Parts: sequence; structure tokens; C-alpha cells
Amino acid sequence: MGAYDAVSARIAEWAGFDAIWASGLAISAAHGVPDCSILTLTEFLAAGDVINQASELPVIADCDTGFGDINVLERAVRDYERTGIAAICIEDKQAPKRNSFRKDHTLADPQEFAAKIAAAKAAQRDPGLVVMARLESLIAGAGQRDALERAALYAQAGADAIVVHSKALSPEEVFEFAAEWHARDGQVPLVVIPTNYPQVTLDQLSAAGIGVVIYANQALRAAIAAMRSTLNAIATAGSSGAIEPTLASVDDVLTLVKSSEAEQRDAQFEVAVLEWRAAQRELVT
Ligand code: SPV
Ligand code: MG
Repeated sequence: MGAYDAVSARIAEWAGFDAIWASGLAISAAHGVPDCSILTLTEFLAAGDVINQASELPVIADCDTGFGDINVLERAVRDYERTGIAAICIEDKQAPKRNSFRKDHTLADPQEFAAKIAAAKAAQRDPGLVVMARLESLIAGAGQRDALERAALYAQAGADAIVVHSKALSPEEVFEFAAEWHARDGQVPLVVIPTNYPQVTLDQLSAAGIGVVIYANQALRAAIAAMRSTLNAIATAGSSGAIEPTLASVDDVLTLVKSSEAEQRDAQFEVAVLEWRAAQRELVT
């Protein structure tokens, strides 16, 4: 599930998802900027760290095109590793990239991107770090053949997973890619992001041999829709009374951020202070 802050990460965990996608689009939106390589590595890393600390789930960090040249990418690999993030994903577009649902995409040179994947894998110190290679061939209109050739190259370069992104309005395109990938005995697991073909089910995707499904932006879109209708209702009515029953309670908010645990710890600490005082008095008398 795509998350962009601690609250969305925690709700994703509560809802039973297996992992979190630290979405570039959603994190950018939360900063009020478009998803076109505006935020820096430092900002994405900080947001990823907050998301990672908020739950026990593994986090996949959307690293766009890798934040710069190879030196920056290698630094990013180590920085993300240090935060304990489970996976990074880099996409084969040229920087500055545009969100995949916008126009005018320029693909990276395939061999150069393969070398980038190999460099990211070589830079990792934690053998568990997962490096995902994201194919934008179908997004850029370069076709299945280009996608398959690139996927083979990226797998050879050591990618641990291949994200095959599509903005088609049905899943046929990714099904076709998956069928051909498996027919060629592709060993690397496939990942999809079914934003534009939301009717597809996990069972259908699984039957097509897709291993990971990312719901990249539904949490952000839900939050925007809910805030818009709630805030508009309050502004219109001049009161929040009518919509109060539709809101999460303040208690719910406090529970979500583990207020009881903090209060319990405060109480324990008070006892510890009393014990120190008593011990000190004993020493003095
Ligand atoms: C993101 O969530 O930032 C993604 C997925 O990269 S998409 O917006 O579909 O490109
Ligand atoms: Mg993104």
C-alpha cells in the first residue's frame, strides 16, 4: 500500500497489507509539489525514514530515477540501507522524470540503466536489500518488445524484481508482458501498479504470475477526497456538528500514535525518579 507519512503507513499496517510503498507521487504531493524530480534525496529519505519507523512492515522506497548520477545513486543505496528500508525502486526514465500519468517521457538508454542497476546492487552492504528495476516502456509507448528486452537486461544486471508499469485502462498489456516473460522463463518476480486498471483482482494478477501488487496512491486520494468533502461541509454549515459522526475520533488519533504507550512510559519513569530519590536519601542519612 502506498503511504506518504506515519499515519498512512500505520493505517496500511492496520488494514493488513504486507508492505509499504513510499510513493514519490504521494510524498511530493504531501510537500505540495508535482511528481517531477523536484524533491531531493534528502527529502525523500527523511519521508521514507518516517514511514519506515511508523510500522513493522517492510518499506519499498520509490527512488524515481536515482536522484542524480551514479555517485548519488550509490550514496542513496547506502542511505536507504542505513534507515533500514527493505527495498528501493529505480525507473528507466531520464531525469528529470515526469509522473507516469503525464506526457512526454524519455526512456533511459537500456544498457546504461542496466549498468545503473548493477552499480546499485554492487553498492549494497546489506545482502537483504531488494533493488527493483522499473520498466517504463509501456508508459512511454515503446511497446512490449522493448519492455521484454529491457526486463531481460535488467534481470541480468541483478535486479531483484521487475516493476512493469502501464497506464492502459485494462490489465491486458501487463498480462501480455507477464505471459511472455514467463514463456521466456524469466526468473525475476514481476510487480505491477494497477492505478489505471483498478478492476483487476489480486487473484487475476496472481494467476498471471505477478508476485507483487502496489496500490500506489489510493491512501492519498482517499485522504484528499475525505478532507475536501469534510472541510467543505464545515465551511458551508458554519459548524462541524453534522459531520462529527463521520470523523475518526480524537481518541482514534491518539491511539494511532500510541499515546497510551507514551503515558505508560511516563508513569514508569516517575517511579524510577522516586527510586533514585529514595536511594539518594539513604546514602545521605
Ligand atoms: C508513485 O507512487 O510515485 C509511482 C507510481 O511512482 S505512479 O504514480 O503510477 O507513477
Ligand atoms: Mg513515483
